[in-house]
Amino acid sequence: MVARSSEVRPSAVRHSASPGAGGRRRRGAGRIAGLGLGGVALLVLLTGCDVGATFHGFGWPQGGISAESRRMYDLWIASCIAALAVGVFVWGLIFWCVVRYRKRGNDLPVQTRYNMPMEFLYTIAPILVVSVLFYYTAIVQTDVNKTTKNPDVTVEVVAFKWNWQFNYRDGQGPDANTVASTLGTSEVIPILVLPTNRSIRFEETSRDVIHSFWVPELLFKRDVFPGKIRNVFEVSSLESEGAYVGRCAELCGTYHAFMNFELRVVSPEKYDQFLAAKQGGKTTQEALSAIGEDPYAETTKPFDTRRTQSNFNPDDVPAGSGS
Ligand SMILES: [Cu+2]
Repeated sequence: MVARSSEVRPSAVRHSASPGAGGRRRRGAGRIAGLGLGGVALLVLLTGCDVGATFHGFGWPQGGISAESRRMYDLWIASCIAALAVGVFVWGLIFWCVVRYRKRGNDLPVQTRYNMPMEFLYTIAPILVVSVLFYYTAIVQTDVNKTTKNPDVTVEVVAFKWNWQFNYRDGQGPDANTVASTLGTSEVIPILVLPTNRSIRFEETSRDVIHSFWVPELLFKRDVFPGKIRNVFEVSSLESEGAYVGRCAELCGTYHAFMNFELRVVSPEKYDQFLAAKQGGKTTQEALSAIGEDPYAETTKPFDTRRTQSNFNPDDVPAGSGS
């Protein structure tokens, strides 16, 4: 009669195959594990330092422009490689078990052999994996969240329904003074001009509801709160000049989707000239033209809110107004 319980069978039955079967199985398991780990090592070696680019960042946005964004990206890539290594090892064990212990007769295989080392492994291994991930996450998180006493540039980000104001400040905190300002309107996208190779502090405040300041290339999204709370973060340097779209990432009302802005990263020299021009009374567009930059946003454009039409359906074009 076939045994249906999971009790341990007598050792005489357990070793009925042949005297050296246990040793061969152990060697087989070792070979499979070695193959799995070797495969992962080979994968990493073949793709070299470009493992992130090869696998399209494992879903993480590529093209970060700050040191902080690179650190977060590297953490993500390393975590994915660790997850893949564990995955390949486990998949290897599963397939090995499926093949090695496929049904050969009516006898159930021994159910509790090696249970102690197995239980030890699947208790200790996850604790080790989580500990390592936690350690590196804590390091990177602390690093990207740290603020300094004297950043090179401090900009106050003011959000309101449904646009942005960027105030260049002469110090930190709510008591500092604004030396120049850029205000977005329904017709003109606000442009936040910032320099490369300088540390920048963002101090966020809202005039009404909670918004969220998000430039995808900074890989940083921070809520902007009303009241006395100033959400503050810093980037140690911006590394690539260019124009980058910025958005509100918190559903803040009817025209939330229209709250776009542009981050324009320029050289430190151009930034100084821009700020001097603003302080000299020029508009943001005039100051941008003065430093040889496009005066209007390149990455986004103002949306037509159709606020004057008093219609509740944007697709419902009033008669006689054209297309
Ligand atoms: Cu908003």
